[in-house]
Amino acid sequence: MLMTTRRALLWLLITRSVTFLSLSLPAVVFGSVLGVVTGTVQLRGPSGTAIDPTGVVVYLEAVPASANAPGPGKAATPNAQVHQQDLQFTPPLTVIKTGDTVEFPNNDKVFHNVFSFSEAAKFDLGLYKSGTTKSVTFRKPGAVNVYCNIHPEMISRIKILDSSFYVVVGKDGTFRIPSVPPGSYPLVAWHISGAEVRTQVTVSRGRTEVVQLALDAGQPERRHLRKDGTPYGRYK
Ligand SMILES: [Cu+2]
Repeated sequence: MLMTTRRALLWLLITRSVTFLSLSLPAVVFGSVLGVVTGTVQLRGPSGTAIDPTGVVVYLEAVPASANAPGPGKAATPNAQVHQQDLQFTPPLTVIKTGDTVEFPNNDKVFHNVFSFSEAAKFDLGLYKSGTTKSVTFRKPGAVNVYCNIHPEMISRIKILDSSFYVVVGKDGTFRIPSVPPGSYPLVAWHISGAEVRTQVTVSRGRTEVVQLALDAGQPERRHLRKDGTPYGRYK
C-alpha cells in the first residue's frame, strides 16, 4: 500500500514536470502554434479545359492586423517597379500590399503618359521623358488597370492586397501559405482577367489545411478609353 502511494506520488511529480516542460519549451518541440493553408488552383479556359494558371493570386483575407506586421528588415524592401519599355509595361501584373509604392520608370526613347481610372486608384502621371520615373502609393485594396494615354496596347495591372498572406502561383498551380494564425478566413483566388473565386478556410494550430480551388478565366480586355474618356485614334 505504501509502495502504491509512493508510485502515485512519483507519477504525479513526473506528470507535473512534463506539463511544466511543455509550457516552457519552444513551440517547435510540441508543434507550431501556427497553421498552413496549401493546395492547388485550377484555371479553366473558355471551353472549360484547364489552362496555364501562372499568375493567379491566392490570398487569405481578414487575418488579424498583428499577424500582418512586417518582419525585420521588411521596411528596407525596395518599391515594386513597372517599366515602360519597348512600348509595353513590364511586368503585366504586380502584386503589392496597401500602403506600398510602385515606381513607373520610362526606359523608352519616347514619352509616355501613365494613368488609371480604376476605383482602387485614380491617377494621371502626365507626360514624362526617357530616363525619368514617377511613383504612386496605393492606399486601397483592389485591382488597378494601368494604361498609357498615347499607346493603347500598353496595359498593366496592379493587385493591391490588405494581407501579407498571399502566393502568386506558377505553372503547376500549387500554393502554400505558411505561418497563419489560427482562425477562420476567406481564401480567395484571383486572376488577371478579373475572375475570382472565394471560400472559407479554418486554420488550426499546427495543422495543414488542403484546399482545391477552380476558377474560370474571364475574357481579356479588348479596348479601353483614354484618360479623357475618348477613344484612341486607332480605335476610330
Ligand atoms: Cu506610352
